[in-house]
Amino acid sequence: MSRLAILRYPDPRLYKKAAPVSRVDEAVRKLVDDMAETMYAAPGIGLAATQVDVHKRVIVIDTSEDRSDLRVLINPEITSRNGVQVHEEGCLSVPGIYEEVERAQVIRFRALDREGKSYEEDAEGLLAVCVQHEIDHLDGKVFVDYLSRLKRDRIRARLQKQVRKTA
Ligand code: GNR
Ligand code: NI
Repeated sequence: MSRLAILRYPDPRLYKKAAPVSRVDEAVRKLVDDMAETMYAAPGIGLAATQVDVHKRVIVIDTSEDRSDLRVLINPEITSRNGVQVHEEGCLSVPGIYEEVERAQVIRFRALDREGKSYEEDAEGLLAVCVQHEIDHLDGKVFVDYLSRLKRDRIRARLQKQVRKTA
């Protein structure tokens, strides 16, 4: 397995729309394994392929306390949404920034697992937040896009300053 580099906002590649996976083969499984290693090392509770500059509809998530419950979502689709929750979100592509975002409280989603088998699952709370946050990445959307222009511009300026410092 290998750790992959994570794109940083406002990298324009974060705005690409990911394409569906046509077949879950060894190359896709390798991507899943590398993404899981990258997510655990970060550490984060989710990672979308878009963030590692692979524009395919692949997500890994682990919201468990002890990091023992890896979920793989390939070609995910949200089939229902109910209620509203506001949760403070962060993003590995927007380091150091935490802001409240409004999302559905309960969702049902369908996806393929690491073996290419279709499954359906209900999610609420943090897991529901994470699934919605990751699917947004696949659609070329970052959580700061939900904030006001003023906040987004400040975040952009702050991250660009950080990039200059570390370059
Ligand atoms: O690690 C992450 N934590 C997090 C916290 C609240 C809401 C969403 C997230 S996802 C984030 C990892 C990430 O950037 N995934 O795309
Ligand atoms: Ni993110």
